[in-house]
Amino acid sequence: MATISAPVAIIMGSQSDWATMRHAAETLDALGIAHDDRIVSAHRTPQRMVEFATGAKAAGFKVVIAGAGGAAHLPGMTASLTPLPVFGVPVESKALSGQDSLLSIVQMPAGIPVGTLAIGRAGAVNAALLAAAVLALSDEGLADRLDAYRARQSAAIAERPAKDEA
Ligand code: RP5
Repeated sequence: MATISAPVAIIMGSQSDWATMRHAAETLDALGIAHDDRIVSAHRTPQRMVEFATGAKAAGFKVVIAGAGGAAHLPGMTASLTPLPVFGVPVESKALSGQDSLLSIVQMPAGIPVGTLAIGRAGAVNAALLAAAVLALSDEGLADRLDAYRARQSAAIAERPAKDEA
């Protein structure tokens, strides 16, 4: 794999996962973190997955965010092939509303960790924020931007509820 300047790889099992994973991409964008977005399926493109995961560190990535739905083995398989931290995002599946995705990502046997986030958009946003927190350990500018992001979030929360809104 060619050298990549982006510190974060966002991988997903299918084009259909982008509707969820774009929230990770947009969150990274808001923090000024470059990312490389790819479709890498553990079962439909297994060779692509092996090539990506075994070369991810040498390519320059620091963190991998992996989203998948259903029998969501992509994050675990990727984690088994790279020493980089892997954050898994369970995509909300049609059949089981993402419960299948969540359980198959979170329940890794001891030895190969996948940091598992919530199902759907919340998980995608938080995966990006967790990746940012990891990268901020060695990047003061990013640490400041992450602080500012949280401060803006706090400032946007009203002290009292608007009574005319449902
Ligand atoms: C998984 O199968 C993907 O991560 C996706 O969430 C799910 C369904 O894929 P499509 O049938 O929409 O391509 O591999």
